[in-house]
Amino acid sequence: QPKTPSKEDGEFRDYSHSEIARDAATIKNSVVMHLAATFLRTPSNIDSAHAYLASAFSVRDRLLQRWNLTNEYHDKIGAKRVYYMSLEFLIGRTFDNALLALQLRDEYANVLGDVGFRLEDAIDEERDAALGNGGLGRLAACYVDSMACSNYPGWGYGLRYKYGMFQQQIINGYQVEAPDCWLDSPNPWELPRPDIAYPVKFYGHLVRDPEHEHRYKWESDVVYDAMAFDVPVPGYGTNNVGNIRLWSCKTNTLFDLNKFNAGDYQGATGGQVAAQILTDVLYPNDNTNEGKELRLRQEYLFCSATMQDILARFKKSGKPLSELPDMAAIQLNDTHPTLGIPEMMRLLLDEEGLKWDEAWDITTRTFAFTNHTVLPEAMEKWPVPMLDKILPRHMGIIYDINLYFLQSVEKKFPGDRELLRSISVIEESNPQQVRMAYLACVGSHKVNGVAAIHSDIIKQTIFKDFVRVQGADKFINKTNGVSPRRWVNECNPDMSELITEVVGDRSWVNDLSKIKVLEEKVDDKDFCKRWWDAKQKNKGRLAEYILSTTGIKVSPNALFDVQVKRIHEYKRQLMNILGVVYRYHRLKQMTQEERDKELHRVVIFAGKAAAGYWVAKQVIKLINSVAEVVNSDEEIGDVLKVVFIPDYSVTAAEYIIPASDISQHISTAGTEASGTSNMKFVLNGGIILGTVDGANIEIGEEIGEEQIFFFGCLAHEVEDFRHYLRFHQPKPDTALQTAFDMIQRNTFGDAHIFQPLIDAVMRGGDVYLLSVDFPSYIEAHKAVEAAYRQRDEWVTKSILSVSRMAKFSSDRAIQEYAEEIWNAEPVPVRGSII
Ligand code: GP0
Repeated sequence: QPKTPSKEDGEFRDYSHSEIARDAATIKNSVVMHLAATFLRTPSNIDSAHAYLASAFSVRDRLLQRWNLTNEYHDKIGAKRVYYMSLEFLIGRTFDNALLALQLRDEYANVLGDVGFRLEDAIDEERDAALGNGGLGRLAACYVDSMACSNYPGWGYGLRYKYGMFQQQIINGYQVEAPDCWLDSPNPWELPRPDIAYPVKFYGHLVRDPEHEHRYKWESDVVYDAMAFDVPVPGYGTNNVGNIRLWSCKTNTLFDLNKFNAGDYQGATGGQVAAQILTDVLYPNDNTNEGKELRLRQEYLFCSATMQDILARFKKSGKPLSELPDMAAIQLNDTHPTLGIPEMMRLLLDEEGLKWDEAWDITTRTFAFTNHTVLPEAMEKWPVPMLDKILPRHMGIIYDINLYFLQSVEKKFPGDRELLRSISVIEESNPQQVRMAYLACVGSHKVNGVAAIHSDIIKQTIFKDFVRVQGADKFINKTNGVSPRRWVNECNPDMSELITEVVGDRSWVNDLSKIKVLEEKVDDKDFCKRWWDAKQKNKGRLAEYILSTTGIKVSPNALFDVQVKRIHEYKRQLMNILGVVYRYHRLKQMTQEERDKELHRVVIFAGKAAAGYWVAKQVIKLINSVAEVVNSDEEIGDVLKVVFIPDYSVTAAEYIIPASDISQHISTAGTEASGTSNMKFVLNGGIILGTVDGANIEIGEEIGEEQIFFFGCLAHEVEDFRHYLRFHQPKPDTALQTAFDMIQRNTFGDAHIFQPLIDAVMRGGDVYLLSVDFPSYIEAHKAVEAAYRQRDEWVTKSILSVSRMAKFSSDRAIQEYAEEIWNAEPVPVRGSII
């Protein structure tokens, strides 16, 4: 009997002998080889695009080799794997990230220098992988990064959209969407796996197995193949490389040769077109649910391929299915992948022949679910008739899941009809709807929110009844985090140098608790000056970026006031721009002498609006209209500039965030689940102006309330204000009234365009409480200004804040998930590679 290898087994521990050499000659050879053999070029005949591609492919060789060793090792020792299922991974660029992780940045810079290129220019050739909308997708990317860096055997699962997040152009002040053709140039950061593909069925009918109560045969002619693409995730300072497995619809077999031969060319490719569309585009909605049938099919393709893949990998271990929960943990990133639950049930019942109770036990012990929002418009619900048509077997399974669940509720709370109605997975509307958040909750052993306040709110609102029925222990908090690799070390090199100097080495990049020692430097005048200078340099870099993207000249000596995030009414970019309008009005009332004494300020916006979100698009138009008037007002000059940076992206964020003095996170209290850019801004030495909402609260707790500018009403007050405003006209204070008046006097062009925005406040019940929070918002801005004028104290705030941000590393978040939800352990691949 060969014994099962264990973690301690030396035999499998040391992979260092396999590593590609790291000397300059080897690196150069590999780059030149890729130039020739992958791109048909020689060093004397290239541009920076090929300089980038050849070096990227050479880096990819190293990543793929480590990818292989990591997975072989994890298979051999039978490590429990974690699967992070997400319809979105907002990865951004990979080249620089990989060079830093492999600790080969200088080496590649030298090799590129030898052939006449700057590393920075090569880095700039890479297009973002923008397979996500905003916070939720970027969180998924930070989490796979942390899993790799902390050596957890974790994989992301997602879809390989041919068109990612749309490109935003600003034309005449309006957002115009263009497709994101990110795969037009070769993508070094994925490996096609044509051998890894699964059939996914749609429609059809069911044949019941007369012998077994819960076993059906699902017969269908509509079968698509989902094929895997693997995206290696570099682990910083470790041999481990993680993976994101993305599915793409494979269509070759759907080509109809008979139709082609008969001259019906459209018919010949019709099946391919129908299949391909499933993985063609990312739905551009953030915090809203459109309920489109194509999206449902997209979600199912994703869930089915992923479940089949996870089961196939597990079955290779030869263990009985009852041990799946010991070998795999599946995390649902919001409700979008919830069909994984009934799909797992289908596979266990119909394909594996398990009994219901066994299958359900395995499923619920494997799945866990993260909720990311409480906004009602974001809640996924699918009409029963639609589900029944597309996925008849799953509809049946969902009915049974609900039946058994409601029976257990009835047993615990006999005769409570109202409870059964409110807790049911099926909403009794016309038509009936499947509530996906409830299904995810029933099918999971743990449910978590993404910041302390948010996790409390979901226990009191959407999951209130579930807390009663299933117990409070099931509902926990996992405050979000961000990757210190990308969001400090990579995007802010100067500040990172300062931190490294104080810590003594770069170990803080993988252990953020080490930055605590920065606190000792707040009284070091020289250090404070260098800290300030680093920020100024970042502001200079952003000023160049602004000039090149908008043509607007801004001075790095002004205060940089930043709000960058998806455009959404609850995030209140409207309040920000109305504040700007009021400021402009005040400046216009002043004499030139008075104006000269004012603090100079650049107000920076960026963010995309969902293509179908009209109000959000009008807000973009208003910002650009105000910008145009203010920026060309010679009286105002540099005292106030307003900038809308087009096409916000991960890469744009890497320029913008390190350059902010203050950033705004001003959602109506109780509406922003967590926010994650708030963490990035503070980690980069910026100060927050924000509401008492989401992770702002915990940031304030960690860094001290003197370091953060809070304003506005509290979450528990919101309901009363909203109730009042349903029956009473808002009473805008003079500042808000002044801003409205100015717009209505056509100061920023035809006021008709903007009237609906004013009406939403004045006639639409002011759902987001602008009229309530505006006075304290204006006061908070004054406090920020006074503080910024005290430069020494400002720098102290900045350094203190950064030093106290360790909690907001995604490494901390991942460790909590691993210990409290996944029951998974780090499994480092040993060796002396680094
Ligand atoms: C939440 F429901 N989020 C959703 C959604 O559809 N898209 C999305 O990006 C965000 C939240 O709005 C958040 O507050 C949160 O921190 C993030 O998910 C990750 O948890 C924005 O940062």
